[in-house]
Amino acid sequence: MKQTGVSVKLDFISVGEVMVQFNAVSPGPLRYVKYFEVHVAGSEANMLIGLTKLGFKTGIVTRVGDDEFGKLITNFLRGEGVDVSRVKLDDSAPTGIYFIQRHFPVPGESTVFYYRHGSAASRLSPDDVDEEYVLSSRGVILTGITPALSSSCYTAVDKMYRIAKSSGLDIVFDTNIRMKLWRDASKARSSLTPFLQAKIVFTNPKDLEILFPSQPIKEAVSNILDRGCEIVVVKLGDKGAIAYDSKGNEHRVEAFKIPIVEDVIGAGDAFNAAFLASVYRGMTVDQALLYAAAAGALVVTVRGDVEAQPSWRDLNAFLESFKGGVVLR
Ligand code: KDG
Repeated sequence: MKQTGVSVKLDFISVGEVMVQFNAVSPGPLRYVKYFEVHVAGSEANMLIGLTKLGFKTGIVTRVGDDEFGKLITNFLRGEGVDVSRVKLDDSAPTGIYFIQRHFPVPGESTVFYYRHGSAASRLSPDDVDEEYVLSSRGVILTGITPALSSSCYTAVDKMYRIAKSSGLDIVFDTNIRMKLWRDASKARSSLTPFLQAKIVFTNPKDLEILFPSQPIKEAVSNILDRGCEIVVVKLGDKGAIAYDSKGNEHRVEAFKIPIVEDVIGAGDAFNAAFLASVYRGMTVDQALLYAAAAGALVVTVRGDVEAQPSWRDLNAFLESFKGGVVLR
């Protein structure tokens, strides 16, 4: 890590939209659902909360509406220990919300419906990303979601990326391509490819197909590693994950078979948080993958993206119950 002259206060920061999530209490098509449960979520915030639960100091750059939901989000993030000093209340646009439909039309899967167009967070701009704040962190976590929200969001992410890159801070990037937001695959590809020069990249086969059309997974991964990336983690959902490192090694983990699947949304973010926490605590990639798979498995057992994100003690209890306990050093 490069010396910046600003004392490091935070481990990881991110920039992105945090929304109020209305999660259907009963499974099935939303038009028949009578009750929704209120949660706070958003990929970037989910990862930061996951890291906070594992002992890291985190902060978020975002905008929420100056409305009840904006206050709910700010209070929630603060309560989870995420620094909210860069959360702006915007009185000219509402807080984004979304709904989750569960177990229909595919049992075990969830579908998201966004109501976020024109939201306060979609007005994030480079002015919201202050250099001093970025330099007070050890690394930035970026995703392919925020650049899809608006051109000013894209430039805000790009600014954080450039500051981090030029200052030698660690950059973590999750491709997280949401076609409901991009609509156009070639736009997603051209916009997100520059961020692949991160230190750690999380992705999945669908996103790789968009970024590197018709290339086999291994070829696409080599393409990312050739850009200077140290680890590419390809998440395979209920098939586990494979991490490829720049030394040419492949590390695999199976997904845990979970008897209760309430809602799979947020599992990938919990996976990322536990993986990063483990790597930054000096564990091997194999250990990190095991903890990551455990964190992802825990999150699907409840509605809401972050409520079942684990502490280290929870992770060890989970792994012991699967007879695969890893002892923390
Ligand atoms: O990773 C989970 C997120 O996708 C979900 O919470 C909503 O952030 C979200 C998004 O933009 O899809």
